[in-house]
Amino acid sequence: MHPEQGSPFDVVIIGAGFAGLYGVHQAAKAGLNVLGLEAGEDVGGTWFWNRYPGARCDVESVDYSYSFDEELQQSWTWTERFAAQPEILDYINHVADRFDLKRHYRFGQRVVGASFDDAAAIWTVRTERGDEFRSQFVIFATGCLSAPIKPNIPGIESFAGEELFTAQWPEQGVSFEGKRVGVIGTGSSGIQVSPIIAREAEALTVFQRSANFSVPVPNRPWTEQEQADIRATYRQRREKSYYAGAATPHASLETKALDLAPAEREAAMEDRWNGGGVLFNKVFPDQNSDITANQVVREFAVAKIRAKVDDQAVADDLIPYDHPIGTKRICTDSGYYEMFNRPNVSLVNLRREAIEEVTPTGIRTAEQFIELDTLVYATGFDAMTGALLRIDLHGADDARLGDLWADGPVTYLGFGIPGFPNMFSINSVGTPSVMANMVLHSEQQLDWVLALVQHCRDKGIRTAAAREEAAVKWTDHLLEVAEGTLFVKANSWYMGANVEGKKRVFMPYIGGFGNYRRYCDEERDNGYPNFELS
Ligand code: N01
Repeated sequence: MHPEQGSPFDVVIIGAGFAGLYGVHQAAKAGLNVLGLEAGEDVGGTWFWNRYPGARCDVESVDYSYSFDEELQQSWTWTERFAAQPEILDYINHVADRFDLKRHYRFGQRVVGASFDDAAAIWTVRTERGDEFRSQFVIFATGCLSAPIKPNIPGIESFAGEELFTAQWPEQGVSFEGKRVGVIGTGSSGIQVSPIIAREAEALTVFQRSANFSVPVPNRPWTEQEQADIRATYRQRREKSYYAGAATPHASLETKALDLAPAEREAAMEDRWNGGGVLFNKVFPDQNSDITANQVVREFAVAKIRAKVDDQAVADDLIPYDHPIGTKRICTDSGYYEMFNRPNVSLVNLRREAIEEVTPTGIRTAEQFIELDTLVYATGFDAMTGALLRIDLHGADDARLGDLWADGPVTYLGFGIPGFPNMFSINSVGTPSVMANMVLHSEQQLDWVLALVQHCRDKGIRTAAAREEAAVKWTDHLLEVAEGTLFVKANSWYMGANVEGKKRVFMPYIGGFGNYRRYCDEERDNGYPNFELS
């Protein structure tokens, strides 16, 4: 171990994605002695790792960007409505350079442990390289979808061809020319990468365990007029987003699905379908809570799938039957369903013929053997809790987070974990995060946490820890809100259902970003009554 010499830092922030970078910027601006630690070799977080071809955000670029600096948002030009990964990564690098943030970071430093010293009220953060860093406060901005899962399939290690993970895509890119490629996984990542592979590869086999709904991304360049209009009204656009349900200026219609005449209903759905991104998930205010309303939306989407796929037997396999539409994140694609009309693409429905094994040369299912040169895993993440729980975290009295959360995660407003003083998790379980525009969400999170840090420093408070009863109450509240929706009916990663042995509980706060933000404002404005300050 090589402990960092000298005084402890005021704050260590882990992660150099949208959240961590913003936190480092604001902490440094406030005069705090801040250190950033990042596992990757550079900034970007999600957008650093997920470089697979086709990776594109499903929130409009002008919303999925920082709002904290008017000059930044006025000077940056997004070329497309829905930005692709390279442009988002360029933007993050631009922000890091513009505010000189990289100098605060140690890159290639994956945090593997952190423990709190009760007597000194100091955290020690350990990295894989064996370095240790001490700090009064520690902020985990480690991402919600950043702990990739490699599936547990017999023979998986024996594959002799090229093995790729969408979540750890090689920076230099990959050629599929003349290759027989298999893609395992049909979530957002698999659905985005497959059509691109299909265009290049000799043959593509998509291995689908669960079908998903996907809406085409109506991407196009912004016109100059649109760019000028957005610049002129950016402030108002942000004001509209700050307390909105998903931290974007868009809301669902006010009229319930069945209160509209059939033609109006169809027109509303057509409009949202063409609007793209995640908008289709909020056409009607009741589509995620009333199964009849949900069926209306579902039937519309099913008809769209059927119209795109020539072979209706294949369409049957591509239509999800196991969850109400929207209760698993709706995917966004560019030609996913149409891709199955190509002669070089086939779909293997693993519900009918499960994978029996991976061999050195391909995949054997219950019914056939498929020879492969390249195998792409788009198999998802241990979402929301994975990144934190993969770190050996010990709070006050040496309590281990893994033990405390054995029966499911408990947080107060996501930030605070009882028994873990001066430690904050960002965009965590108990926040709207994955249900909202992550960039504005991150700004809100870091502003809130750094205000509490400042409060402690101003008042000479050594430690701040969420109260147990407040965390239990908040967690009960978030589950109660979720129970009132259809979301709990899906085996989704929101529920932890994609990870073997993970406790099944709904993890995000689904009551809307605006409502959540009001709770946070109230806590701050009242002087943090649900935190033990000592
Ligand atoms: O991961 P996923 P993802 N054998 O968990 C399958 C965000 N995101 O990376 O559903 C066979 O959705 C698994 O099958 P099943 C977005 O929030 C956004 O695609 O468990 N298959 C599933 O099909 C998204 O929701 C964007 O039955 C196996 C797939 O792998 C989230 O990230 C783009 C398997 C995993 O899908 C996660 O998306 C990308 C096995 N053993 C990601 N194990 C955009 O902004 C797993 N699967 C557009």
